[in-house]
Amino acid sequence: MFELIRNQTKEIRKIVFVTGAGISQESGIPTFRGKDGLWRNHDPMKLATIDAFFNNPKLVWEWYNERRENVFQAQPNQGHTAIAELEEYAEVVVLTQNIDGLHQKASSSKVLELHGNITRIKCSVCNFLDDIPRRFSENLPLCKCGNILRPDVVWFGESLPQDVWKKAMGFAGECDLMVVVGTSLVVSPANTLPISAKQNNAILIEINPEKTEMSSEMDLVINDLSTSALPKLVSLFKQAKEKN
Ligand code: BJW
Repeated sequence: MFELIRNQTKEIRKIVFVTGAGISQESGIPTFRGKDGLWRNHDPMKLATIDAFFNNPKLVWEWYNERRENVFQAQPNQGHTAIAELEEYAEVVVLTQNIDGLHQKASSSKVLELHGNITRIKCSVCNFLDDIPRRFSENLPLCKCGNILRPDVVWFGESLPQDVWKKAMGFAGECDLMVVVGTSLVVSPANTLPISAKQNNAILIEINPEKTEMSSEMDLVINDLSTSALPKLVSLFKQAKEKN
């Protein structure tokens, strides 16, 4: 790892992190897939699609309210913090699939949320959008227009917010180094971001205790937890920058 960082640091100016549920796992937020993943006990088609929501909004809201409570209490871990600290040494952009806001809580300044944010709610019909970072009492929150409010997250079959996605693709295609952390890379279109980076000859590093379908495409695979690997990676990068 040291060799790769030392040899390339001079050329690395723009760093993009692509993060997934694994980076927040050590902050107490469960991942989706894998042995303790949310989809082990919950059917995504009954909870994370617009049809599921209209079929049973109460069930979907119960599930999201429980997860909102968990997110409100969660704190960023050493992985989130290490990424934020790197801003002192390079231009850093975080493209996250996570909906927990922990990168922003850790003080990362450029975070693009590809799948929305669980603390925001929006109307299922009109353009109403609000940030409600606290518990709300109603079982089924209603918009002023009379329609049901829903979490401002991206469900299966829904498009990502197009302005965010466009910017994300731009950053991925321009970076010198992409670090892919804590994502299984099974969900599209987020899983195409490393491909864009590679097409631009960026260095690709993956941090994940498990192999992913893209591991063989990476320049470096660190099979470790993000709280351990990210501070080490960032500290090596800082040392190399200070020497150069
Ligand atoms: C650690 C660690 C530690 C653990 N340190 N690492 C058929 C029908 C309909 C759609 C499709 C279809 N086939 C394909 C599609 C497209 C679909 C898709 O990709 N589906 C696949 C599952 C097959 N995608 C979409 O629908 C997207 N929209 C879209 O494509 O629009 C165009 C379109 C429109 C209409 C039709 C078709 C296409 C939208 C995707 C939205 C995803 N939404 C969710 C829920 C968000 C809200 C919520 O949270 O409730 O987003 S699903 C879930 O998966 C969540 C995540 O952001 C996303 C990715 O998961 P992630 O982050 O990778 O987590 P895991 O659990 O998979 O992996 C964790 C990793 O961490 C593991 O590898 C661990 O090893 C690792 N790890 N501890 C480091 N400590």
